[in-house]
Amino acid sequence: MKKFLGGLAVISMASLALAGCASNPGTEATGGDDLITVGFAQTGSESGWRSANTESMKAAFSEENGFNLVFNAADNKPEAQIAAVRSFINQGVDAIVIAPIVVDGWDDVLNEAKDAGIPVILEDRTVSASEDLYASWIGLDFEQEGRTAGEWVVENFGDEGANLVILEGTTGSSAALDRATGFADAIAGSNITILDSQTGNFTRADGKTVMEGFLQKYGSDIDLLFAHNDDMGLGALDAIKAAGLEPGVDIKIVTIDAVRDGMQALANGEFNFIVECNPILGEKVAEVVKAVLAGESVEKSIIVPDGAFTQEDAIELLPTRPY
Ligand code: GYE
Repeated sequence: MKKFLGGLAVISMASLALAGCASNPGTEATGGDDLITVGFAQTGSESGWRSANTESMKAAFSEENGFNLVFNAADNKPEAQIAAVRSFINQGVDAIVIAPIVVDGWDDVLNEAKDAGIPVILEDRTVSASEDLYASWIGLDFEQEGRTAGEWVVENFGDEGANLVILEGTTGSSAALDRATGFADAIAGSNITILDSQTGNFTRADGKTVMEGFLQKYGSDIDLLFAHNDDMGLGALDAIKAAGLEPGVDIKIVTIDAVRDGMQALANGEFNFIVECNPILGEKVAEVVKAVLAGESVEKSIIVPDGAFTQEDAIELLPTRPY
């Protein structure tokens, strides 16, 4: 909780600083010429986290704040996302922001942006390409999120042992890769048995379908579910109930994100633990874009801190949860 509040403080100070700029925009507010044109290549709209992230980005990259935002959502298709970035380069935008769907495949287009003199800033997920090809990354410690989830599992079920199934996020995304690494680290050497682990693409629909498959195969042998995000966990709730089992009781559930619907499920006792992943990155990203364009030096990686929540936390926080 301490960590969580600290994170909020960092963000709100950044927002205040930006609000300060926006309240005195001079002639930039309406004059198209003075606006900074930013192309933003979003992954798609797979989850509640993603909606909150998109909203945060659109609010921060407003005309009022001095930006002309060109928004693209790639429906979680890596080729479509690369095509969007290429089109931003052709349009001659001032800066490009990418929430990369997958880690690999970025070298060519990032080199093209570099050759065109257009700075690239990453938000949310990372890439495997060289750090020289982007100015900064603003995101979360996904490996730590996975580790926190795994530590909770070991703490609560390590002694008696438990059978676990995993719903993974988008294959090849840094969020899924790093969460899997951190989780595996934390449960290594414990009594936890992984029955199965498959991708549910970070969506409710696929979370439900994959959980149905797990339940058909392993039935009530499943003690625990770790879902890489709330949405897949929420989809799995339907499958668990349809199988005549009680989520949160017959099958304990730990997820990542802590969006409102996830926190509601936690408050209801259908989820048992949620590791936070903060989607409100817009103000910070906008601040970094402005700094980069002003020629200031910026940190190569900027990590926004996350917390973790129990049922009691969820009940307390839900009324004021902003997303
Ligand atoms: O956890 C999931 C979203 O990359 C952190 O992507 C993000 C993840 C988030 O679809 O809900």
